[in-house]
Amino acid sequence: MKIFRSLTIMAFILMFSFYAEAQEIKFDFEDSIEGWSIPTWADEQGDIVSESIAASPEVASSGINSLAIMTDFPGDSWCAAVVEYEGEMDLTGYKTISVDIFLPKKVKTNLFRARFILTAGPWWRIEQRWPVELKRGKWTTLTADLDPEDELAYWRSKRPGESIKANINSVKKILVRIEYNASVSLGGPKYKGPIYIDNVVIKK
Ligand SMILES: [Ca+2]
Repeated sequence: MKIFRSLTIMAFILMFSFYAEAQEIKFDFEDSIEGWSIPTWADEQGDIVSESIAASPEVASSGINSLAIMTDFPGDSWCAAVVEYEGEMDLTGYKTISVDIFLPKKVKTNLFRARFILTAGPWWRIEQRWPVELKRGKWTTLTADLDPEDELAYWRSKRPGESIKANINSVKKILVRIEYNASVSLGGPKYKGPIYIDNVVIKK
């Protein structure tokens, strides 16, 4: 029986590795937060307003659960909610990363944007240059190209050696930043409540 159990476990591990290698890496938040967190440095930054995260059945773009990020946006200055996955990842051969983001309808502004920020190589912080606008009351898919033709036009890096392509075999963090692009002159209503992400997919 013991041998049978070990063989079954080994078969599952092999199937999982094969699947991950052949298809895609996916975070679906069905049973847990799957290793995602609010980075510890967020506590020290006044403009970061993500407070906690939890798997949630309220909405889902894949399966029946998503990841709820509890936020508290003042509306009179630029602030962001951040959530990240940390872990050494070799993403060689992967072409895109995407995430579905749900902005509740009671967010009464169209100033919300989102972008990916990756940490790779020795510790390069690489921001996606152009964010996507989040629609209220529906899912918006944010996609980032891991293999763009002109990577310095696509990712905010000083030189190619500090951007994605040269460091794709050593990605250390995947961060999703949800921004309320308000300022003193261009403000909006406060928003205190959840924003959801689901279906993070890294594809070949
Ligand atoms: Ca899900």
